[in-house]
Amino acid sequence: MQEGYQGTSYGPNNDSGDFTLGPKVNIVTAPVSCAQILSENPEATSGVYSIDPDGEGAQDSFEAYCDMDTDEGGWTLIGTYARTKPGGKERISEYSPLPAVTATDPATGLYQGSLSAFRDVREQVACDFAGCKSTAYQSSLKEAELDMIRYTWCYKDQQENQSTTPLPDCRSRYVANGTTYANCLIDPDRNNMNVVGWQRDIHSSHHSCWLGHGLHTPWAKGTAQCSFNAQGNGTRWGLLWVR
Ligand SMILES: [Ca+2]
Repeated sequence: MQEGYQGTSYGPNNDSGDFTLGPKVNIVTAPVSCAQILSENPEATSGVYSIDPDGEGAQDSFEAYCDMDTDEGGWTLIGTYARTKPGGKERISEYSPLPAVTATDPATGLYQGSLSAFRDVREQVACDFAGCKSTAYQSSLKEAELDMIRYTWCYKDQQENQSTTPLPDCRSRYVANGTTYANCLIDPDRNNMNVVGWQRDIHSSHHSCWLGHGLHTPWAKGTAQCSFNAQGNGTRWGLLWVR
């Protein structure tokens, strides 16, 4: 006997047809996030995993780097900015949609699909081989707030969206009682080099002061020259994590 079910269906106008339902198939779907992987397997180690943040939504699964060790783990690397590129992209669409799968000296890429599976964010700026100059955290964010943080990696998208969603505050430490910075700025002067995260500089002549803000050498390429007509420093990169 054939496995499954067979029968006849009847429609509203007395039309009918035979049908056969096949045996149940278990469709294996990718986890939505590194946090889901870690929750289902607390022994999971940091590395590259296939995830599908919008589940059955249209975005395909992709290979993502998961940090399962730092700050309780479960962090998905969704944004990477190379030290070899000038800073200051205008649009999220200008990025490769695939972030790098390493947190060390990565190429540039930014995941562009839904962030609805995530709530926490960690942004690391001016990273080099010894660590990152600044790390910013925030927890329990709405999807629109996470979108807004991602838009800070693309200053024209940010300018167009900041009227509806202000930039979230951030902490400079992972612990919940760390110092909180309004809009994630150390100084209200957005051109101040000591911003802790949510990188932005929408000043029309200074938008290259962005993400890397490391030491600049005039002959090197990179992310960080804080002046018009960007050419960066070649020594530091940026990372954007969500969980
Ligand atoms: Ca999908």
